[in-house]
Amino acid sequence: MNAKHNLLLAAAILLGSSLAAQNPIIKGNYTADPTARVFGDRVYLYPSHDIISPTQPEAKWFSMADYHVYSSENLVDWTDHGVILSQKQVPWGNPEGYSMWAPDCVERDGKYYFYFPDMPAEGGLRGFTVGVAVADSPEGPYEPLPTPIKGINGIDPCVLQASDGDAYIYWANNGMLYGARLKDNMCELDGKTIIVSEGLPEGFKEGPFVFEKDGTYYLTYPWVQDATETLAYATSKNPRGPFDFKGLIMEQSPTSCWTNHHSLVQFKGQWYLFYHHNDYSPAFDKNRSARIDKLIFNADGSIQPVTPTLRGVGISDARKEIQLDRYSQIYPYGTSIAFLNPASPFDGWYVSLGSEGAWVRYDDVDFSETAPTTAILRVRAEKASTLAISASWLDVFGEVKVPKSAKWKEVKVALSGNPTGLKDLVLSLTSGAGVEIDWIRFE
Ligand code: FUB
Repeated sequence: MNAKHNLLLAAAILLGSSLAAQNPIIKGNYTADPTARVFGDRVYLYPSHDIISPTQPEAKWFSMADYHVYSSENLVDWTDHGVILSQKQVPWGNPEGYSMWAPDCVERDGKYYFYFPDMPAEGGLRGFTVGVAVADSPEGPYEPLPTPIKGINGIDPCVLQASDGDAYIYWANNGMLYGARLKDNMCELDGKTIIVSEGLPEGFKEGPFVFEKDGTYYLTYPWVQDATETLAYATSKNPRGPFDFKGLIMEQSPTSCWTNHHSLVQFKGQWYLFYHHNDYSPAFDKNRSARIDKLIFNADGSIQPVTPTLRGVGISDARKEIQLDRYSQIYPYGTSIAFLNPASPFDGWYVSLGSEGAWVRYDDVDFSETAPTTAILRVRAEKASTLAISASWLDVFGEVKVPKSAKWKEVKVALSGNPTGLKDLVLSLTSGAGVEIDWIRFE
């Protein structure tokens, strides 16, 4: 990436929409099948863009018309670079196919290759092929090639650039995982297709993500044993396999999202798992949103199972609105989370502390070296109540008298303490019948 690219990126960040969130990480659009890639000093996110089908809403099925790309330098503040490819631009695709499923993007010799499944204009409604669009920078503009990759019939392309210099593409079709080497042009298969899922336990579904770490190839994938997709992994010393099954990375979701789709990246020394859940669409699991949690490798190369969190990753700025409903931990009795406006889920949630003693903890808030003097909270309470604000439990640095109000109200209080640096923020109900909190920020 060159100086011109950096200038364009700075302009995009200024002009583009900037989104700050925990889990899910992006508001305003659905962001399923999150493929994350590190290019330069930023993480780029290439998700599917779920929508409600404009042509067949009653079908209650996956529907996607285009792709956005997002990027971040801290995994907290995300820039939406806008649409990078639409179904109408694909020369061989059905312009009304609504089938732009899980994509991938890799860089080779200064070019960015974006791999995407799409429904061909010819050849029946259920078929998928995989196309390539090429750009000079990660956020595009991307130019789709005139034809799809010959020899691929399937979904969920994932490209591995092995350390020996060869590139491989993997894809799924009908519960089988296929793979083939890519030619140097990154756009054609080189030689035979192999069945990579052979030898793995029953239950491979789709969504492979293959990467190399310390000379081992990791094949990670959605795996169904029971009701919904778990994430599992297998390893090999050869990108062609055979892969040895190792176990689960993430359990199936206890709520209603049938799919899970993921990617793993190492960024600034830490590994992260990107995955998705239907947080903003609890009643329809084909409208999904990207999440991130930390992932840890053991010394022997095995992966520690990841527990999904609402808090997600990254450090939250104390001077910006902190969404306590994306908590690290919550008192289990009399507390709850609800949408602010169920008709507009992207408005987000609030947390209820329902009885005296109830609390919510939100980790990793940066108060900086200059302590703020004031807290501002958006709150609502049926009866006048009091909240304590503390850091890491012991250090109470504020008390908030919340007036009785049926409507949301911003309450401003002077702090009694001087919080600085990184703190785990705790709000607890010390008196009253209950308080609902939308957010808190400090000045
Ligand atoms: O997004 C459509 C499909 O759902 C993907 O291709 C699968 O991996 C699953 O996440």
